[in-house]
Amino acid sequence: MGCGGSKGASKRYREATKALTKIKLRLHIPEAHVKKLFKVFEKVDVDHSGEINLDEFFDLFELDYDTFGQKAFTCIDVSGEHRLDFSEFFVGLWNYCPSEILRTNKSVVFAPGVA
Ligand SMILES: [Ca+2]
Repeated sequence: MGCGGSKGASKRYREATKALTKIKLRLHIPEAHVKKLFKVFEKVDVDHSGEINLDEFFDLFELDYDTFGQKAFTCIDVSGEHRLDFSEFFVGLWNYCPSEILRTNKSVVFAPGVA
């Protein structure tokens, strides 16, 4: 079956965004923005585990393994499981990236090879 295909992507999107339903409504976050970040999330999730591990996170932001990068990851990793699910990834970017960046195509998450 694999992990590709639009049906599979739609199902993964629905499941990954369930926990964001109230947040999206409260903050009036357009669905298009959530979908855009979900596409980024899936590209960053190189091993298709449904979560972003520390290696994938460092690759996304082209960070060196240092204390700053690890602390940045820890700030977003609310569950403390050393993996980011889509909710953590989305909320982390929403909280730490300027809103005008997330609302345009000039997003910082569109690192080389990710967009
Ligand atoms: Ca992963």
